[in-house]
Amino acid sequence: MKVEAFDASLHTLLDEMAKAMYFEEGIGLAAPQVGEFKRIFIVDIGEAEGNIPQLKEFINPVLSNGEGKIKFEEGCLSVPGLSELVDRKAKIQVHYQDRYGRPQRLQAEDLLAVAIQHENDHLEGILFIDRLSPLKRRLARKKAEKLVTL
Ligand code: QAP
Ligand code: CO
Repeated sequence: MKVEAFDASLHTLLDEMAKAMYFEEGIGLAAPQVGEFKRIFIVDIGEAEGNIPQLKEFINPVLSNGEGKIKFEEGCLSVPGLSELVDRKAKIQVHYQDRYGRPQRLQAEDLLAVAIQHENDHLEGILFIDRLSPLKRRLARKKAEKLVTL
């Protein structure tokens, strides 16, 4: 669902998402992961890169101009304990709106580009394990099932 109202309830949702992400020590979180089926995700790769935290909020994002390839070992708060190498674009462009509805554009590469692609997938109901080859996906599913029942 596209976000149309840039009001206090949106800001509360964004703040709650940030709290949840930092609490779980994640670097990205999408609204569908917290049961809100809206086109929203947040990313903070600051600490992962040894810098100060830098929260980025993406509303109604549209990705384009994917370029190059990168393989990155991805994990996900929705698939805890599991990580696998995933193929992504090395560079992307993203058009989005900020929490006030203002249009923004960002050119991203490396970890930030990977994080944006990973989070954008959540808006389509796609998990990183869905991006693996069929064989690796089956193995990953089995591993994930074991982790859940433990
Ligand atoms: C998505 O992932 C991502 O298994 C964000 O036990 C992944 O925040 C972006 C997490 C890779 C860029 C590169 C995973 C926390 C957090 C776990 C996360 C876990 C605890 C994953
Ligand atoms: Co995820």
